[in-house]
Amino acid sequence: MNPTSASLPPQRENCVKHAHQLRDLLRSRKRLLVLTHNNPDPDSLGGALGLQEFARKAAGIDSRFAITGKVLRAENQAMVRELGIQMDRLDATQVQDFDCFAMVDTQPGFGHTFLPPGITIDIVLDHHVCADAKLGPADVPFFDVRPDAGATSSIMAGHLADAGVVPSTATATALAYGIRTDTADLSRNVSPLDLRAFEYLSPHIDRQKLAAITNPRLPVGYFKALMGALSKVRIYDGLTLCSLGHATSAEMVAEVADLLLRMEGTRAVFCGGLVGRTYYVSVRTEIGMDAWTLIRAGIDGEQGSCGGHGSVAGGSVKLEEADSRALRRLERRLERNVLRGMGIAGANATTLGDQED
Ligand SMILES: [Mn+2]
Repeated sequence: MNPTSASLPPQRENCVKHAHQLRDLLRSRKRLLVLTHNNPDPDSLGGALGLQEFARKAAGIDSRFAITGKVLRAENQAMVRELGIQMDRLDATQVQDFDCFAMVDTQPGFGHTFLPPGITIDIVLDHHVCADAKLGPADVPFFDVRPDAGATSSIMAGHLADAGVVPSTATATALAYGIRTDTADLSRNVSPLDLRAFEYLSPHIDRQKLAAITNPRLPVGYFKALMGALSKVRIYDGLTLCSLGHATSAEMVAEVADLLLRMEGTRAVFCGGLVGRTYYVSVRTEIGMDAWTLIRAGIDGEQGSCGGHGSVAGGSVKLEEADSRALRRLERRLERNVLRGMGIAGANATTLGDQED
């Protein structure tokens, strides 16, 4: 007899059942490959590490984690270094060595997600909504997408807790950092699940490592990029726009968006930057405004894709020609769309140079 189920309230019993479904699926396989979106962020790294630990401790199966792109932000690189996160390049991975495939913090079909051809996804753990979603619960044996969750790491920590798995220090710290970044320190998009997950992880977190991850040294290039970005800020009534022009990375666009949302009077931020032929967009809104609606309005009519949850959204637009003229034209189209989306068309922008303190 299962000693835990008899005394549990029904809702909790369902959670345990759900975690056991994941466990049983993994137990029926030999080797798991965990995948995520391009240029993985802390929530996807945390979720991946959590799923690997779940596979090992709850189901006794071996796994690997493979990525496309790079770990870009200084904080994320510190996370990988401090916690010893192991990952392979997806293009150097023999997918035929695996009989189970999982996606964390993204879904098949999303624009920033590259899947090797010919594989079938068995597990999806995510919290995004996106019109590009190709698969649903009917297509995937374990499909756990919860848009109300602030972080995929919270969903994963919940499964660890419900399966009775005590997380290692590295995994607990990674999951906790994933939750912190996706919820702005439990202040944004936060649900009861996120709070419960954080509490569960809390005693297992390495606080010294977490501090080292949160405040890493930053390269001089970061400050140069920031200086360039701030000179391009355009402020409308409640809306702050910033196109970095040619950007160093998609992460820099997101980072500037986070920073600008802190400006007094700003209710929404629409930030973008061109990397190669891809124009990356990050949208941040104050609580109560939907970032996904705004980003969709912004890139309306463009060849692009976007996803988001609550007050955070991101997307990209492909440019045929990535020259300065095409970039300027795109910036103007996006600006016009966003202003229309916010209902402030026709107003004039001010810059940081115009602002009085
Ligand atoms: Mn996430």
